[in-house]
Amino acid sequence: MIVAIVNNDDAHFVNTGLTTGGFHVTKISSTGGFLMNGNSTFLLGVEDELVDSALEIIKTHSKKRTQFVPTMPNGSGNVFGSAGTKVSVGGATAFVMDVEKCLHF
Ligand code: 2BA
Repeated sequence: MIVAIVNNDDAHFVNTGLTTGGFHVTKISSTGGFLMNGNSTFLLGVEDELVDSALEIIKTHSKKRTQFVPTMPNGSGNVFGSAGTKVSVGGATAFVMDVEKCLHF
């Protein structure tokens, strides 16, 4: 099982790349805890021998970007000083885990 968190700007391309590559994908709308921006979380049930191929597609379509953070997005104040700060976001963050069973009913 791959769980991959992807920037919303890249999500369409990751989705298209994975589905045209033959992978079954579930896309969940999610929110980053730090910036509180929307992102997309992909769930992929993948056979072991196809994990690297799926990760390569995700990597290909996920870009690194710099985001300026003027204040804490949750309104708790400016923890970075008056000038704010730049945060590097992405490409993608992926977790690969073993699955005991996969059942379709
Ligand atoms: P956010 O939590 O909104 O984080 C956005 C970016 O802010 C992160 O980019 C990182 O560069 C920075 N950041 C996050 N927490 C920080 C902190 N405590 N102090 C300083 N900077 C911090 P990415 O690492 O590329 O993460 C992008 C998104 O991926 C995250 O959005 C979060 O939704 C998810 N993510 C990343 N690592 C994760 C993890 N270990 N577990 C769960 N979700 C994760």
